[in-house]
Amino acid sequence: MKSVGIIMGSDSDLPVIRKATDMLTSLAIPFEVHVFSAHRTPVEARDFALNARRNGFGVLIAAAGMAAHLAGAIAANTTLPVIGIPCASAYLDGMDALLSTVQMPTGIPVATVAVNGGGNAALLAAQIIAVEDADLAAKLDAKRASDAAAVLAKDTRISAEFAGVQA
Ligand code: RP5
Repeated sequence: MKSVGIIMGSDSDLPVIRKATDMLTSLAIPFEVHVFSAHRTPVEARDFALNARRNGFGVLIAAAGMAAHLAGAIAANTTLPVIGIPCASAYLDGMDALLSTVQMPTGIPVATVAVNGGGNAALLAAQIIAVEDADLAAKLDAKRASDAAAVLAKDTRISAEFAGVQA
């Protein structure tokens, strides 16, 4: 199975990345995690992207906050699919990172998930790998079914709680 390369701009992004690594671990998908910054360590970030395909990665996740150019800088140096996670910082609630990550020019796409969306980034990476992996696709189908069952259980509980209440 191809592995997922995860890059974060700073170790302060780690809580968001943990949501992704927890999800990938639960699906038994191999991954590697690095701290490379588009601004502070641009050479290392570029080298990682340039070598990612030959190093066995099938998809990359890049998380950064503030002027979040990491996902775009990674995407500029590989044709592997790149998933961007905008991370919220102390100011602007992540809007700065969201716009910096999502507004890529034609030719260099970044699939941007929600602000702090580490879980969905991992699931999207899993779905990309599952295009060529029937076992993983079956696991993702089973997860969808169990997630839906959990929501329906909440419906049963909440609707019962309010069943006797008159407006
Ligand atoms: C970005 O700047 C990082 O991705 C992080 O979200 C933000 C702040 O970094 P630190 O100052 O916490 O290292 O490049």
